[in-house]
Amino acid sequence: MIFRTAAVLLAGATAVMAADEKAPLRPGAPRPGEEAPRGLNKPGARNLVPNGDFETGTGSPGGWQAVDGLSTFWARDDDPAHGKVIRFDTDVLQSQAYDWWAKIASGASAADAPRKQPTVEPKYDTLAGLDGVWFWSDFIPVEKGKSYWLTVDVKGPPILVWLVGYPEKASTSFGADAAAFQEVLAGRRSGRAPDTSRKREVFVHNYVWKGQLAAGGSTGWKTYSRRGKPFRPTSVTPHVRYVRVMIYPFWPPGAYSVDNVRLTEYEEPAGPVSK
Ligand SMILES: [Ca+2]
Repeated sequence: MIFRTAAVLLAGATAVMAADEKAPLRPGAPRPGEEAPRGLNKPGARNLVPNGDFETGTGSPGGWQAVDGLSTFWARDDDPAHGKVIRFDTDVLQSQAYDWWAKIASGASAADAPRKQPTVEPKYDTLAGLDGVWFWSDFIPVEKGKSYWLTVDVKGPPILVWLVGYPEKASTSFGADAAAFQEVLAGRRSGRAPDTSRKREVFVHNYVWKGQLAAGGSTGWKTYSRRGKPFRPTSVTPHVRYVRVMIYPFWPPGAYSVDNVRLTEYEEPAGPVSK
């Protein structure tokens, strides 16, 4: 079913765990993001996301999951100011992606990726129409009681970016947090076909908090933030000690570029004393 992914994610955010916002259960492509106000990130503010500009690494950017060479690419942008970026293609048959992801999870290299198979309208069988393309950072420590700004540069249609909170570090292996993909992997190991008939959970729930940032929606590079709403991973879930950033393009099928993922501490302004 098309758009299942967003519905499942949003349902999870409101029903299963403490979320920092009540996102409406709304099928369809994500809404365009809001441009970050100028000066949101104070000069010299430390970016807590290692390699958030994707400039360093060997074969794949350090501090992030492996690119697959089919739906995710570590590429040099046309704009030299951006240097290296992550380029996504959601116009890939999900069946082909799952076949290749199983090999990536076993150590295959993006350099050996298969040629993309043709896709046909209405493309509901692509990653765009089904599970989307997830791209996870490694674990980033956060401090109790603190608030954070998340900003990200996107060129392309709207996407979702999640900040996901965990009490403990867990596996960062390829697809470790993608429940639907893990079902496929387990099915292949046991020789049984996974049950794809029921409404699957797309993401494993070994995290306890998540907050969403809508980003993208422009043919040129723009920086997006959640206007006036810093992320507070420990306000409702004080046992959260780590977050991961998950970049998540899905519908429409096509190309997306992402760069400069920044998570910075936000100092709450001292408000008026209330009685
Ligand atoms: Ca860059």
